[in-house]
Amino acid sequence: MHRLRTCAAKLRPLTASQTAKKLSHNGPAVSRTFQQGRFYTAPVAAEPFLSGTSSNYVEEMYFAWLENPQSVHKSWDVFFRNANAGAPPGTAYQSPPPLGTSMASLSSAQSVMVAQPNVDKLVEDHLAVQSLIRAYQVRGHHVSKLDPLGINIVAFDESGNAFPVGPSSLDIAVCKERLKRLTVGAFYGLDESDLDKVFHLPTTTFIGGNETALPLREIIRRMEMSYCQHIGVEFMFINDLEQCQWIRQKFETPSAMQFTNEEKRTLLARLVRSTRFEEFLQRKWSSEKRFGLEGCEVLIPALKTIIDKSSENGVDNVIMGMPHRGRLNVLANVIRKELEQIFCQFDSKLEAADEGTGDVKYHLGMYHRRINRVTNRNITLSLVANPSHLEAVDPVVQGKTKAEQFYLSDTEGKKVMSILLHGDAAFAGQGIVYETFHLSDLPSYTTHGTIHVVVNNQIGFTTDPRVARSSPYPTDVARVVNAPIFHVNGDDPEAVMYVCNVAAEWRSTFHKDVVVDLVCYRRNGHNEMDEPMFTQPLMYKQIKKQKAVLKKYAEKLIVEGVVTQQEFEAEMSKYDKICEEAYARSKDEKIMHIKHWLDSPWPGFFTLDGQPKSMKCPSTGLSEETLAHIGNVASSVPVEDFTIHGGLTRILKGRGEMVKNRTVDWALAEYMAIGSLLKEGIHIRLSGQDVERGTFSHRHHVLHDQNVDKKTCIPMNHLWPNQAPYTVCNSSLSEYGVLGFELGFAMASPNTLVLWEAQFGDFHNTAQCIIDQFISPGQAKWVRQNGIVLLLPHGMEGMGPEHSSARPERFLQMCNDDPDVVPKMMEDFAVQQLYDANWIVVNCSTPANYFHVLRRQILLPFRKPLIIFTPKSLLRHPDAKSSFDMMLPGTEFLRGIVEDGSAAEKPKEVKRLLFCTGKVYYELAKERKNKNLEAEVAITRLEQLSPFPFDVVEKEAKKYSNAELVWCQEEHKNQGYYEYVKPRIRATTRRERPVWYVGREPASAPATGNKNTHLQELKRFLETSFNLEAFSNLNN
Ligand SMILES: Cc1ncc(C[n+]2csc(CCOP(=O)(O)OP(=O)(O)O)c2C)c(N)n1
Ligand SMILES: [Mg+2]
Repeated sequence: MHRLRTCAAKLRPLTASQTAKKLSHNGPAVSRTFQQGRFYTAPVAAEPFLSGTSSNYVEEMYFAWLENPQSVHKSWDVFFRNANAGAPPGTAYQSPPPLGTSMASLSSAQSVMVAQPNVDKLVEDHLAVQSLIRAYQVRGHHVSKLDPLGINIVAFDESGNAFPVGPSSLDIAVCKERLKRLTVGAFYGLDESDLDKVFHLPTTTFIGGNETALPLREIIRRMEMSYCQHIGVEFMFINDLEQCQWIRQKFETPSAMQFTNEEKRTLLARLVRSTRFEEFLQRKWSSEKRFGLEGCEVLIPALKTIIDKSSENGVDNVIMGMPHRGRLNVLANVIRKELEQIFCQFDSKLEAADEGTGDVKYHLGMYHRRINRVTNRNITLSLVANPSHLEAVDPVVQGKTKAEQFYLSDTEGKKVMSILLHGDAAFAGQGIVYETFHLSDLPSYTTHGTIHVVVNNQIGFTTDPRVARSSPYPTDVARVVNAPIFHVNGDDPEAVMYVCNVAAEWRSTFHKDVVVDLVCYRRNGHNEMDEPMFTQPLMYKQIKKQKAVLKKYAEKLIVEGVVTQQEFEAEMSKYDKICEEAYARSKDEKIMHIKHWLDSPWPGFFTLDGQPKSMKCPSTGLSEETLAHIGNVASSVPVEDFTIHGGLTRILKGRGEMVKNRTVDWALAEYMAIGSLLKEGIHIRLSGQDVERGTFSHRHHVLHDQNVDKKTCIPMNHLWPNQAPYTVCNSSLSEYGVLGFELGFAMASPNTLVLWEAQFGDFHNTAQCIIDQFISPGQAKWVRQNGIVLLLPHGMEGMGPEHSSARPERFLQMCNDDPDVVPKMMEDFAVQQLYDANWIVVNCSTPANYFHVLRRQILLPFRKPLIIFTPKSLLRHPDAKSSFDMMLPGTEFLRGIVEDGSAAEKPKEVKRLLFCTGKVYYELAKERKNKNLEAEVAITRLEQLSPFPFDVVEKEAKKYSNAELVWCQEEHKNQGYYEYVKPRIRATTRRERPVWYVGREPASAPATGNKNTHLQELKRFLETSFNLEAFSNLNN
């Protein structure tokens, strides 16, 4: 009973009727009030029957008694009353009357308050029944009939059929067998003679409907109906009582699953579309890959049900992500892409109209706004384009959803929601699924509940689940976020509909993730060309015998009299005709416009024909006042009564000094860029691990009160009266998931600057798929621009193989500019080059340039991903400071920072022109000074590596026409920038001048783990940089 006291506050169970009432109001949980001082206090040991598992039962009783003393058996009433009156331990209990064998005797027993000897049996039997009910709730899904192929069903009766549920056929032996399957091992001491006894139902079940007690036989029958038919509900791991009660109510309430004839006809019509669409494609293009939906045709009505229900609950924007399987069908029958647009994709003569290289038809995205015919409300549906890489689109969809919610101030996800579709093998196998789930409840990343639908065809390509995963279901990953999982037999369309309705209601009630696992099969091979019998002969023998779901369901409705055979056939012909007509029209399509497949249009950003409105980039400079104002806020705490850390006080003071001196360091330059864009109405979102403070403790965008928990201040949000909001958020420790998410966020609008910062640049490689599949080629594949910024700390600073290199060579290798062709230098050369690039790669050496490149990102009339290799030691380097003068109106991002020292005065006398990028400049400049070679060696920094500043390099090379050209980098020779810059520098000089290399030797690791070696290497290449004889006897 001690447990009772401590649990009381936490558990607060509701009576079934209370919960029902409460849930039907759909409102927030109302906590029950208990009278103080009525908790029972006798020690457990004194009341032996209260030990072990019985305490659960007693708790139930106790709470029920607290609510209403009449609601429990009189014996419990006496017991609790005595106990509460302070009866000494062991004396509160008085034997109640024996339990009758029927309802009638139960109620008469309640009216007699006489001590009876049989209470032990009564308590035990009730406990047994309660455990039995619980066993069904916890494990009923293990024995539910989920597999349409019947491969996984273990039959329990001799005929080989699954367990029958009619009361007449219930027999205790079968029941015991079955319970073994429920892994409880025994039947809790109940036997045949107990089947007709009436038992009080605990408050944790709704099988009674309006009844509070039922005979055991009926209890078992109803539990079987609720949990062991075509729906398997996995939810008892959810540690929230209200949510568990909600689910129990949905699946246990007698006759909960009812459909009107109208609903059944709609369901049939949707199945007709889904099935006939695939058949049509098969007829017309029998040898084309389409990753058909055959075997899971129910997916289409399932999605439509989710969308209808969500629309009914107020959602008007649904963002979807899905793999190959059934994608064309979803486009045609859920999103309602014009059929001719889909059919013409099968025509190999179709010419591509847009720039870019395009993608295959089952990867393209889509955006469509239309009226939902069921709810008569407008709804926007978009399907996000994706690569082959399964599940990679998941976080992207989430990011886009979050952004759409943000722009609509939909802080609870009531208007915008996401649906993610998964294959069974991919859902279980791909780690990104887990990363995405873990974003689901984080304040800056939640989309307030995603509905996941798994097309669980029990196979992945040629691989069985038996060797593809270690968990019983492909969906176990969802358990980590307490998402309920509804497994459902895909050959029972009504069960599927029911589950989808519940899933949509769950999402709109609790705003949490939920999974619908459509257990189905794959009628063909992995694609239509593939032979499945090679590897799954038995499964496919069964599949060949399997009647299609449409046929089965139509027969059922015909028998029920819901439709006639003629009506069914008419429905099919009607859809076939729609397909045929669209097919005829598709022949007129001669040109493929990828633009028609855009998933995220940006209204107003481009001209009507999709071009940038100009080819100019305005100056990115700012007025002195603006700079000073931002600087002052950045060096202050703009709220009252806020105690910051002493160390931070010093940092802010330092910033104040800089502002007075009209200079900025890296952090302050970033402040200036972000703060000024906020003024211009641009929302900024900076996300990544520990970005709020900054990995290197330089940023401090979120101040923490030293005395009050969770009291924070973001000065950036206190800059201007009508500024745009600034979101800065520490992310979960994920790169793949979070970068995908931010990419999705940036996709939604061109008027937000989204920055993702890696903790150290090399960690980006766990997000490589997002970079390789989305960021680098996204525009080429899907004509969709994206202005995301990647901040990748980079630099050889003796920190070892990791934490050193952001692998610039990899980003540069993926740039689309031609190394051998010097582009025509027209007036708008720099902007045009950016426009033609797939992304921009920079390595700034000054705070001012960092400031400009961030601002340029938004002021450009188009969007490109921006990769910035950011510094570590330069954050505090005394020379890495910029004057306000470099940031005033008229100033701009410098793609190259050319030599402006004494070498520039007499360029013809210069012996060596050193090109470099990033932090090594400061080491080179220092060494040159030490060696007194400032007149002999010119140093020019390439701040923008790609697109390559051919014009800057050409000018410099011409200027220092007698100098040898050297590329210097601190990275190893096979890494860094050398391979990228060398052919380009050569091209600018018509390959007439060699380009010598100075830097570290080739290596497999990015940096040494030995500090001493690091310093030796540095010394060596600095020596070579200024050894003017180094290359005199070599041929390039
Ligand atoms: C990340 C990734 N790895 C491998 C593949 C190759 N591949 C394509 S489909 C497929 C099987 C997918 O099985 P499942 O997720 O169950 O979907 P289904 O095809 O059965 O609908 C595989 C392995 C891929 N597309 N993406
Ligand atoms: Mg599969």
